[in-house]
Amino acid sequence: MNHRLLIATNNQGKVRELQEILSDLHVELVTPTQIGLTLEVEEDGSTYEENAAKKALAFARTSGLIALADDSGLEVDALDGAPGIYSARYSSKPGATDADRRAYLLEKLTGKPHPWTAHFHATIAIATPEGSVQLAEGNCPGEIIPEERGSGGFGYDPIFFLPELGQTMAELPAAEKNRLSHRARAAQAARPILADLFGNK
Ligand code: ITT
Repeated sequence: MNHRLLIATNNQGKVRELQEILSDLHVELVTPTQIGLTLEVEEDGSTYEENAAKKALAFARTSGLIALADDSGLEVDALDGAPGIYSARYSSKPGATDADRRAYLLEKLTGKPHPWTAHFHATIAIATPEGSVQLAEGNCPGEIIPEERGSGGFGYDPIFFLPELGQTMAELPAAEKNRLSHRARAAQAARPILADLFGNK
């Protein structure tokens, strides 16, 4: 039986976090880079579930390994849930960076009444090379703030504030983000699926 799990993402922030979140599993975690796999999957689905499943299946079929993909995004209430599934591409210019996307989001929120409540969402898909897919999801509520704080994490973390902790996601130690994030919660929900696929070895 194969005890390797491929982390099916090209986002290095996600790779780092998933490696830590899943570190206590009795499986060998491998990244696309480690197995020399370069694969860009077009995210043309209309839901997190469709995109996560498409990524996990493509990586599993190409590598011959069980693959875990994450499709995630930031949903801001004052923007009717935008950027949502388009979070990675949310910008007015080509070649935009995470910092450009944060600035673009703040521009869109200017003038809207505070607090700018929001949540992060993650859908994890686990696919086998034979074509089965199973899903799990997690959310993390917070607020968008107008100034960047902290240098941890990635993406929208410097402007995503957790009111109960008084810190942004980028100010939290990695271990704490990896306990309470949407990704951590989705991974928690995915544990029975992984236990089933890999056995409790
Ligand atoms: P892969 O498809 O290769 O996994 P991606 O970055 O394109 O990488 P998504 O399509 O799922 O992945 O986009 C998720 C985007 O949502 C991500 O690029 C960030 O902008 C945002 N995001 C997701 N999780 C986040 C987190 O924990 N902190 C900050 N921003 C996050």
